[in-house]
Amino acid sequence: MTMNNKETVMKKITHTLAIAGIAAMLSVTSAIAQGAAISGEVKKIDESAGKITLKHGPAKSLGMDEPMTMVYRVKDPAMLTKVKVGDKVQFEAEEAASGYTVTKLQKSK
Ligand SMILES: [Cu+2]
Repeated sequence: MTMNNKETVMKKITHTLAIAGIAAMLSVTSAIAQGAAISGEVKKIDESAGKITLKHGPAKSLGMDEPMTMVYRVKDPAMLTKVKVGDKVQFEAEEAASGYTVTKLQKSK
C-alpha cells in the first residue's frame, strides 16, 4: 500500500468516525443547553484527527472553573482550516460521549 492510499483510507475512517460522532452527539446532547462563547488561543491543530488544542480561561458552561489547555474534537473538520496556531479565538463547546467537542469556532477580532 502506498503512502497516498494509506492517507486516503485514514481520511475515510476519520470521516466515518466524525459522522458517527456527530450522530451520537446529537442524540446525547440535544437536551443540553448550549454554552456561551469562550475566549481562547489555538495551541495546536491536528486536521487528520479532527482535533484542536485550545488554551482557555474558566468555562463555567463546561464545568471548567480553572484556566487550562486541553484537546477538543471539532464538530466539523472544516473548522480547522479557518484558524491557525497562535490565533485568538472565540468558541463554543459541549460535552459529548466521545469527549469535549467544539461546536462553533471563530477568530477574535
Ligand atoms: Cu477546558
